[in-house]
Parts: sequence; C-alpha cells; structure tokens
Amino acid sequence: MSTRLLCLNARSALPVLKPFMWIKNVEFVTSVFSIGDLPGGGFPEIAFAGRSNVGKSSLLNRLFGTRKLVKVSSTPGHTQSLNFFLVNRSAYLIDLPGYGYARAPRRVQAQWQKLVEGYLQQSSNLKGVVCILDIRRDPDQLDLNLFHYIHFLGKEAWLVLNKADKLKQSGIQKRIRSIGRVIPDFVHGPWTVSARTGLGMNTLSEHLASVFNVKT
Ligand SMILES: Nc1nc2c(ncn2[C@@H]2O[C@H](COP(=O)(O)OP(=O)(O)OP(=O)(O)O)[C@@H](O)[C@H]2O)c(=O)[nH]1
Ligand SMILES: [Mg+2]
Repeated sequence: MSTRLLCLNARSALPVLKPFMWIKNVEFVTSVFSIGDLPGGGFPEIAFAGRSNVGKSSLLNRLFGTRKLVKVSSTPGHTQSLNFFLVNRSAYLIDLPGYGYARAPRRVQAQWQKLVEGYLQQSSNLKGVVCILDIRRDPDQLDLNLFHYIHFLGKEAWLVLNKADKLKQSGIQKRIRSIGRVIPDFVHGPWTVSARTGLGMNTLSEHLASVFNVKT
C-alpha cells in the first residue's frame, strides 16, 4: 500500500506532490511522431489513451508526483506525439495523443489514427491500455472503437473515469452505473479518479504496479 504524502507549500499554497512509493525514478525518454522511431529496450509498456482533454497527461503527472513532467494544456489536442516515460529504468508509461477534438484539422486526426493504431499493433511489449473518460460524459463511438480495437489486438483495456472531483458522491455512483451500461464486458474496471485531487489514485497506481510486477 503506498503512503502518499501531501503537504502545503507555504509560498504557493499548492499541495506538494510526491510520486507513488513504487515509482522511484521517472525519465522522459522521447516523443515519437513516426512509428519507425519507437524506442527499443524491450521494457513492458502501459499506454494512456482517451479523447482530447480527458486528463491523460494530468493523470501521468499525478502518478509521477509532478505538475510539469508531462505537458498539460487548457487547449484540447495538445499532445500530438507518443510520449515515453521510463519508470524505475524498467517500464514505460506512454502518453498518447488525444482523439476526437472536433476542431483539429482532418490531417491531424488522420495522423493520430495512423500513429496510435500503428503503435498499438506493433508494440509486443504493451501490457494494456488505460482508457480514460471524463466521468461526466458517456463514451461515444470513438471511445467504443478504441475499446474494440484494443480487444481485437488481444490487449487489455482498463477503464478510468477521471475528473470525479467535479461531482458529488451520489453523482459519481450515478455516472458509474450509466457508463457501465454501455461499456463492453471485456473492458476492466472502472477506476474512478481525479488527477486534480488525487481521489482514487492509490488504487489505480496499485493496479499499474501489479501489471508491471512491482511491489507497492
Ligand atoms: N477538474 C479536473 N480537471 C482536470 C482533471 N484532470 C485534468 N484536468 C484538466 O483538464 C484539462 C486537460 O488535461 P490534460 O491532462 O492536458 O488532458 P489530455 O487528455 O492530456 O489532453 P490532450 O493532450 O489534448 O489529449 C486541463 O485543464 C487539466 O487541468 C481532473 O481530475 N479534474
Ligand atoms: Mg495530453
């Protein structure tokens, strides 16, 4: 069980974040824009996927105990490459570019699809995909397509419902039930979390550690 310390930074009044106990070390390795440039190493991988703006980068920052290692933006469509973070020099967590940003040019959307599909197909070290939804929204066709594609490739899909801080407890339960009705059976979870407050992050962190066979 990871003990997560939160204390206040006197100058900024922002909570000081610490990484989860099993994350001893994180290094940004590379941004991949083309499938030919995937890093080697043979390390096990977990990718973070979801619609633009659902909080993929923010969740990774929470896990790493940082605010800035992974770029977060209020402008949707910010992450346009596959960003590889090496944890404990032995496993990759990968921030995938978000899909479904309606205002992104078609060319960018097509590029996303080619890059992400190519990666999902080619990575023999991929243990599974953290599929993130904003808890306030039902999955749409793009989300469902992603779940089915991951399943078709024989990989695991783990559903994470982020931004739970936006709802009261009763609202959270209602949304979990509603989303659960349209999620295919092969999708595991959900893990309900908030990258902003840290709610539910212990459980998600423990799941990731167990996939990587690391003790928490
Ligand atoms: N309230 C709330 N806001 C969040 C949470 N997680 C992320 N956000 C906000 O949502 C916005 C998008 O977050 P990102 O982490 O950049 O989202 P992303 O999925 O990486 O977006 P792309 O890179 O565009 O695909 C930012 O303004 C974050 O501060 C959360 O748990 N709660
Ligand atoms: Mg991002």
